[in-house]
Amino acid sequence: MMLTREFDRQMMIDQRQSKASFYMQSTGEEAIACAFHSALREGDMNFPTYRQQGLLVAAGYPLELMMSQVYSNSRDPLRGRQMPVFYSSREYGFFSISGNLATQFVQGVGWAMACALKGTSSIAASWIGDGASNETDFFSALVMASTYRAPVILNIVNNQWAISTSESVARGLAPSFAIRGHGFGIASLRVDGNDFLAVHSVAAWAAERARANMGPTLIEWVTYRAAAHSSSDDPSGYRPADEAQAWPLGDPIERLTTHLLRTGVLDESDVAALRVDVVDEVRVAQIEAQSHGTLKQGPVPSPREIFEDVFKSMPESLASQEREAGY
Ligand SMILES: Cc1ncc(C[n+]2csc(CCOP(=O)(O)OP(=O)(O)O)c2C)c(N)n1
Ligand SMILES: [Mg+2]
Repeated sequence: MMLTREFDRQMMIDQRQSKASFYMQSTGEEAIACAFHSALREGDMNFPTYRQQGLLVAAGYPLELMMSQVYSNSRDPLRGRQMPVFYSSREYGFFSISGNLATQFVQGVGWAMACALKGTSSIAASWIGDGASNETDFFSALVMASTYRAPVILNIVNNQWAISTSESVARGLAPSFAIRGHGFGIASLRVDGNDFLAVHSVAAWAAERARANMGPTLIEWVTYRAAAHSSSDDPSGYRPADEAQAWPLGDPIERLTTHLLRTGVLDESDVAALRVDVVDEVRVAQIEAQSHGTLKQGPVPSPREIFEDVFKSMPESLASQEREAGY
């Protein structure tokens, strides 16, 4: 969680320094992705949104590759073809992020159904926000997950805001998002998403159910988006500046730190050392990533690359454009 927060802090500064075109932080929501990761095994697949970078950080994905993607530099694994923060790694169980929100729900259910049909023990985890959960894809996914008992975990991250719209708008007359699952007969829970240990145990329970062929679990993770929606947003225009501090569930990093100190797992010097370590780790990765360029300076991919990786066999119409461009 600390590493994810430090990574976000640094990338946000880099965006402000024009080294990246765009950035999205997960500040205040780190416990959800970081603790959820522990329930997954190799071969499982997340269908994440743009705010689950903690899944990759917790999985040990190289920070310099995440940064290179954010900078759209010459080492960007996605070669500048995705928006910054839209990571993708099959190996790390992180499906390519789609900006078309809620697609993650139908795709995750379909992927889970395929796992079941193939007889593997892999499971899928779909991710959605409170706002996007009003898309029809959300409900289509629930129908299919319920009908086919898909081995999927359906995660709704209720961070209280959908850009400038309160979660209460998407929730409508329902008392919670979790309750939507009951009509479909899907086991549904509403969980304190700022409690690392609660996320850890609920995610493990849901994963075990999926693997045991007991079907889908819908989880509403209650949390608070402490930072702006994105680098293009200014929340002071639509919510009180001190709302995050007043949020009753508190900061997930502070909560787990307090718990570990009180139970004697860590002492103050361990925590201080951790703080130094995460800053160092991010700094080292940043130097490495920036040696391959940033949006502002350094090597850029050749325009030739725009012709690659789209079609298995390039159609003549595109081949003639490639020749015309002199490649
Ligand atoms: C289908 C779709 N509609 C609208 C948008 C534009 N959009 C991008 S982020 C966002 C807010 C989403 O809020 P929420 O689902 O609560 O997720 P959060 O950003 O809070 O994590 C919107 C409306 C989109 N990307 N996709
Ligand atoms: Mg939201």
